[in-house]
Amino acid sequence: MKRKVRAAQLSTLTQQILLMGKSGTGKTSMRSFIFSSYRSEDTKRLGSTIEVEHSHVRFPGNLVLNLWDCGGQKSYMDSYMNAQRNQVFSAVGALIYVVDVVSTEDENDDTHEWESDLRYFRDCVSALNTHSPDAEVFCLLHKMDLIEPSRRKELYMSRVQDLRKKIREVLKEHASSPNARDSMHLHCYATSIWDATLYKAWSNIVHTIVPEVQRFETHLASLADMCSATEIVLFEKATFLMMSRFSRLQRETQNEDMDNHDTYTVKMQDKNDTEKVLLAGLTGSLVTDSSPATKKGVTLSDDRFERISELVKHFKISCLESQYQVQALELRTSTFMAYMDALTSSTYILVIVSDPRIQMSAVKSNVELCRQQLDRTPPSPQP
Ligand SMILES: Nc1nc2c(ncn2[C@@H]2O[C@H](COP(=O)(O)OP(=O)(O)OP(=O)(O)O)[C@@H](O)[C@H]2O)c(=O)[nH]1
Ligand SMILES: [Mg+2]
Repeated sequence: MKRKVRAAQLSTLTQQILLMGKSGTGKTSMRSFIFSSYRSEDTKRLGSTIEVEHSHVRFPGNLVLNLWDCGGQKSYMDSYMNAQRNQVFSAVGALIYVVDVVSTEDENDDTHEWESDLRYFRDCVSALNTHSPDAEVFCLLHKMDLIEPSRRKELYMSRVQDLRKKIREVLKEHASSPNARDSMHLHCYATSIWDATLYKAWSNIVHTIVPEVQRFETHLASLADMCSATEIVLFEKATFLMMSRFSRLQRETQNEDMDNHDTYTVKMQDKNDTEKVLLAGLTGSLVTDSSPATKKGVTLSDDRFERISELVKHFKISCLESQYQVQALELRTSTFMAYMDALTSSTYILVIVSDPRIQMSAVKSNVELCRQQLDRTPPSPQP
């Protein structure tokens, strides 16, 4: 039974997150992969979810994500939209709607999968508009690995266009209601459990819904100055999702990627979906080199932080299997050094330094200083 939490009354902020979409789209797979140390191949053994599976994940700043993994079989979906509508869609912080992008191409099929997916999506957004108007809406166009690389961009753009159209319809439908809004945010991502794109999408989701991230960002920037660091990355401890980063390289493109969610705003009267907006969630690793989504002249991979995240996560799992616990990592090569350690009770920090004059001991001392400062700074007041 759902507990309606008035966040402001609690010292712990609970964000309810709905993970929805048709059966077999990959919801439980991604939940298990991100939050329960499953490897991609382990997800092949998962059975269909019966009704709703609840799980709680603790994040920095006393934030608890209350994740509802909603089984996607038709009878369940119909029940969420009708009999359970109030219960499911009230006090929601974010909806993550997952689409099996392969099924959307199934045009010969009588059931017209994409049409019915769009109907469910529209229904979900409409229910949120009534019961949780401030909820963020994310849509993952998932299983992109099964689409031929040359077709991914076109397919992705066309599906995002359809989704944005549905949001406009909902905005118009609710236009005469007392709390009508004229715009909504929609965050779309092309994802696959077989590469770093799923991590990237979830890192962005966490970055959007975890209020504490801004507090860390100020500290990361001053730590980077103190250690002459080239890059600093902050990971959530349990999932190793990237929560924040500082980089002296490609600063402009990264800030655009991570922070500017206004580019996703869907307005009621919008006519044109510009290519730039539609491609925002299609990362370089999913498209071929000729695509405009791949930034020219850049040698560093756009997905490097997510790849590090995945590597460290797998390393930790392997260590656990051999009865070892990872405390910290130090790495020195001829061109850079890297130091990774716990920063707070719920985060890990990775510092990359490419200046050969900087000593590892200096980096460690500065990380310790940053840790003490963070301990002294009280968490920001919850909304
Ligand atoms: N090719 C490919 N297969 C995937 C991907 N993600 C998940 N799968 C597979 O999709 C299948 C179904 O995944 P589930 O996570 O059980 O699907 P679900 O959305 O939870 O389904 P219900 O619980 O019935 O709603 C599993 O065999 C996964 O291994 C992906 O990115 N690519
Ligand atoms: Mg499931």
